[in-house]
Amino acid sequence: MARLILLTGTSGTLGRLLAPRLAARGYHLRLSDIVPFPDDLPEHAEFVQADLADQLAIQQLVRGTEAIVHLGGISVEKPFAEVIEANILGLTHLFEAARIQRQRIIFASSNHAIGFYERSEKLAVNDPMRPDGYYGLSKAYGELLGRMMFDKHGLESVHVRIGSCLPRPTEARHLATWLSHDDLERLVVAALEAESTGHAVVWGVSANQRSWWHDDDAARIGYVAEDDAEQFAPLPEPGDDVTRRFQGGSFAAIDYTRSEVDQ
Ligand code: NAI
Ligand code: 15L
Repeated sequence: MARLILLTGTSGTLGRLLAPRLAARGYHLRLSDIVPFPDDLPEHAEFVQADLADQLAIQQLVRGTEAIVHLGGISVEKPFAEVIEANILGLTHLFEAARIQRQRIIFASSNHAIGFYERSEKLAVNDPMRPDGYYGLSKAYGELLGRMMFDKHGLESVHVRIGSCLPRPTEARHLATWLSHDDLERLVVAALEAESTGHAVVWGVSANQRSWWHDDDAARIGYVAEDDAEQFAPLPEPGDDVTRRFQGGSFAAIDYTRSEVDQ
């Protein structure tokens, strides 16, 4: 029988991309967002409008589903007051609701959880997180929440540290950070289908020759990337010195106040 998957953030860029692709693979979908779904509903899909910050609504949303792909929330750098509603409070409501029926959560984390590493550094998922702002900090919280929920309650989650999920790379940074749409689909399906995942952290990145990111739990969940940004090289590198220095790019440069003397 088809599995019922909850997909949050479904009215956003990646949600609109994944909803029809998951439906085409035979999943039944409960789609949700704080704003209406702008497209035709795929086959075997329903839409439920809900605010992640509304605990009761999230408990009802999760009930009866078999796994959750969590894309919903603030997806760019914003002041802390705006980030906490969906990305801290809402995320916690979702994990708490999933504890009851033990739905596995596939969480859209972000490279901005490690955005303050320099571009010359190669990283493993176990390297200390270095968020490049309040948005990245909220993703670091999500990964640690998943860790605690597995250690304390056995709730499984797969944390996908997405780089730049775009139809094609458009700047030099993306030659390292690009996640193709097809690889995103492969990754999410692998995370849904893996027999067991425990608490897994996977780089959400294609098989880019220039990737900065290695040593993750991709093999454990059966994700094998197929695309490579290199076919689009060379690309221009826009931005100031801070943007060009750090892996998080322009997010690292927002409100950056250190001077050369501090460094
Ligand atoms: P998006 O901003 O297009 O979509 C996010 C969706 O979440 C929106 O439709 C928005 O209405 C919804 N949302 C916001 N606050 C909400 C709330 N309080 N309650 C319910 N829904 C709410 O973002 P995009 O690009 O589709 O990304 C999806 C996820 O993947 C996000 O969590 C983002 O942080 C993460 N991600 C995306 C990357 C990318 O390259 N697109 C890179 C790294 C991470
Ligand atoms: C993200 O986390 C954002 O959601 C997305 O809009 C991109 O900016 C991406 O990171 C990136 O770093 O390219």
